[in-house]
Formats: sequence, structure tokens, C-alpha cells
Amino acid sequence: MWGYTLDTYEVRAGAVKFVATARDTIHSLTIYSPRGEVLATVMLMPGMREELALNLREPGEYVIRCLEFCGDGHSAMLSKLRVVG
Ligand SMILES: [Cu+2]
Repeated sequence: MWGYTLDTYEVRAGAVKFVATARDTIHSLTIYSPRGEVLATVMLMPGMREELALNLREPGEYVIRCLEFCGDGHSAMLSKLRVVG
């Protein structure tokens, strides 16, 4: 409900494609650079498959957050993706 399940939590720097959906209600998949800048956001809806292709060149920790208010656990809805050089 209030979290992300990723196939992997570490990728090599370069082209990364996120393929995502929501299981319960509307959420978003928002990717922040290691410097805290929003790189991209996509709305996730149950039953819909969204794709987001990014070029993550900078090694570091990319935070993934939800920007759609989705309920009690919304503010804790976060994950991290490590990009290695
Ligand atoms: Cu949310």
C-alpha cells in the first residue's frame, strides 16, 4: 500500500527504464537526483502500466517518493535506488 517494490535496488549509471503500476489507489513514482532535484514524475493508477525512461548518469542514491496524497502512509512512502559508476 505505502511502499515501492523494486526488481533491483542498484543499477549501473546510464539508461534506466522504470515500468510501474499501483496495486491499490493512485500514487506517483517520482525520482529525485542525489542532489535532491526532481528528475521526473509519473502518476500510477491501478490497472495501468506506466513507463519512465531516464538517463541516470550521476552515481549516487536516487530517492523515489510519492507525490500524490494516497492516505495515512503517504509521507513514509519512499524507496532508494543506488546508481553505481
Ligand atoms: Cu502518496
